[in-house]
Amino acid sequence: MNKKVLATVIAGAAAVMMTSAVMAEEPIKIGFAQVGHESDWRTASTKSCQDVFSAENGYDLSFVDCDNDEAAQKEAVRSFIEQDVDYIIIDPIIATGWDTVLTECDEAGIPVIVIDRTIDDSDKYAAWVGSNFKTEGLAAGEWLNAYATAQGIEEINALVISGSTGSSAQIGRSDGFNEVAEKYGWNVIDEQTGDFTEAGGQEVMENYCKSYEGQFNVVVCQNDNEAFGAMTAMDNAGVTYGPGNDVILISFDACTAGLEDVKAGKITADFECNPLAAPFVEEVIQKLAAGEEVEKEVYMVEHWYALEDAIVEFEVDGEAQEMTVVTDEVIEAQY
Ligand code: GYE
Repeated sequence: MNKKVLATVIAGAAAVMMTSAVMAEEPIKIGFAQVGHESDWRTASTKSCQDVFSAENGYDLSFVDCDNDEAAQKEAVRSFIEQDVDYIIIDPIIATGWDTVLTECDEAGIPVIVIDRTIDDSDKYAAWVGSNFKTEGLAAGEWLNAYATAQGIEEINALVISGSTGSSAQIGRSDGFNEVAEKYGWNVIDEQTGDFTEAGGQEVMENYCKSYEGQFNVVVCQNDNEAFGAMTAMDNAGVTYGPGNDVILISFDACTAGLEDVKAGKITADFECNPLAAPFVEEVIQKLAAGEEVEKEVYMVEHWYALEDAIVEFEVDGEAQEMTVVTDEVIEAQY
């Protein structure tokens, strides 16, 4: 064998060894403590994580659906510590009560990435990827002000169906909307939780229709599924909603089914919350694995949706907001 051939053989053998070394590399173990399965948004979030952290992509994902149970979520995180996973992803059901369990993760040397909702009473995590819920609430409020002005509606009497109490998504959306309501002197008649579910939204709206018959012209649902339930309740009570009807119906999330209801003239405006955070979480994990610095907060990009007639100009914190007209193509491209 001449030198050149020998070199080629050695290089080939090295390549084979390298390939098998890569192949034999242990998958990255990830534990994900998901909130539950309460909404379309949640389904999209879960799917996004399962797609990104798949076996094909080199991951071994332990997925726990915590069914909106805070204690079960802490237990899931502790079980991940016991399993000695490489990374823990938490979508915190509520924003507080996290410091002890995050300290345990820290002591076990397992980096935590918080996704979607925030943890507000501990900073013992590597990074957070999610949305600015207060901005979503402010946008809904400022849109409502501009839309009502354009429609010549002088008085706002609003009913709010809020999300799961104590979740940062609920806190942010309520804070943002209430701030605007106070600024313009609106009457927020009531705010009760529908727990981010369709059944919850329907139940709250049934009570609202009985208690406040004829007294409201705005209904704010903090997610699409609550809006679906609220629509059923309003249908049964003979209350009409959507552009040009009795009630201006505002929703958050803007998942496919929500946008379909905007297109059908039922939801007047829908404020997106983008659930596709997993690719950004993967970037964080890759950086951590490479020993690189990561950004502590990564914000998702989101859009505000309506039909042409409900597209108005408004600002949030001095920044002009763009709105997107819902078309079939827009719906098709949505999760
Ligand atoms: O809006 C709702 C889901 O945490 C942002 O949770 C998320 C919220 C979302 O159940 O649909």
